Amino acid sequence: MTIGIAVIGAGIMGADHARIVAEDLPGASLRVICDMDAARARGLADRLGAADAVTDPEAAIVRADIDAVIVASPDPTHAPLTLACIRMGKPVLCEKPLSPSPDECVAVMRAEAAAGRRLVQVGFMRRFDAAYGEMRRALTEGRLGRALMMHNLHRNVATPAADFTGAMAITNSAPHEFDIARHVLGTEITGITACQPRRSDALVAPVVMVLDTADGQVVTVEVNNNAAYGYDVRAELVGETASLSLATPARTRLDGGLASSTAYDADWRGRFAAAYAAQDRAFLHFAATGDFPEGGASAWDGYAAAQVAATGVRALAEGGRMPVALIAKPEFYA
Ligand code: ISE
Repeated sequence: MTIGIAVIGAGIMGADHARIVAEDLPGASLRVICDMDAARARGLADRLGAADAVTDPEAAIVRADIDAVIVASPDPTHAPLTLACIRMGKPVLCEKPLSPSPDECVAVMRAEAAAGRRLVQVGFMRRFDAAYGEMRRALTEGRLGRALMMHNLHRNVATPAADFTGAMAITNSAPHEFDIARHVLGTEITGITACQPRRSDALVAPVVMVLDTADGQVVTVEVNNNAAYGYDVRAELVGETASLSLATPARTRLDGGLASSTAYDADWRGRFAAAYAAQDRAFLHFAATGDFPEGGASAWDGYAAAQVAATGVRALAEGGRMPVALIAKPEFYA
């Protein structure tokens, strides 16, 4: 059985998902690329052998030859397009964030529950990264003792757009950190503080956050979207008896000129290539069988990250710790 896939959004992530579907997903057929920019959609479709390039996402979703959809368009379109997929009963892999608005995430959860079956996977690909997987296992297998703290660093070379703001660092980049902390620690985030150092130029400065969890752990997060030197994601999980850090992802080391060095990727596609491929494989299996991927991110996970982010934006603007008020977890996601 072949699953016909439409990819909505032909930007960095849409192109990467489309490439994975076309080249790395036996059982999937890349049928439609959709983008507001018709030439960009056509270019990507031609490069990857997709038959059709369109500009209307809803028209792509309703097509009879489309069984599942990958949404990788701009953040504010994620929830409306996910809802359109639910209306059609089509499984959707929605890039993070599910929405910058927690209320929209609630609307997605309601629609999914009303449909009566799981249809929404959120693209928190780190859940499929081997290193974070080992971190989670070390904790659940008791090798670290009780978890006390998690320290997370998230650095990009530069912001994707010049008008990127500190609030966007929290709603667009930091949700990866909120989600992986929830996933590794197996608990919810209950409070957040946020602040920024001052830069000497007009670029958006790093955002530093301190989170507390329902189980009494403390999580620190630095998101620096203008780190300049490379894509650098670090994490350390500190338990009562041992501590585990992600090792540097470099595959090689250069020794020469009286120095030793390793290279950074320019962005997340290299560092998390295997995680994206594993995530998309899990989505294909979900689309084919209806079985939600073990450890995958659900609409509830998308909502929880969005609520932490929205609260973090307020904490950054107003100062001080803000409690994160989650709605009760719907039975549907138990
Ligand atoms: C960016 O916003 C993303 O979407 C990527 O998934 C992430 O890895 C990156 O660091 C973010 O800044």
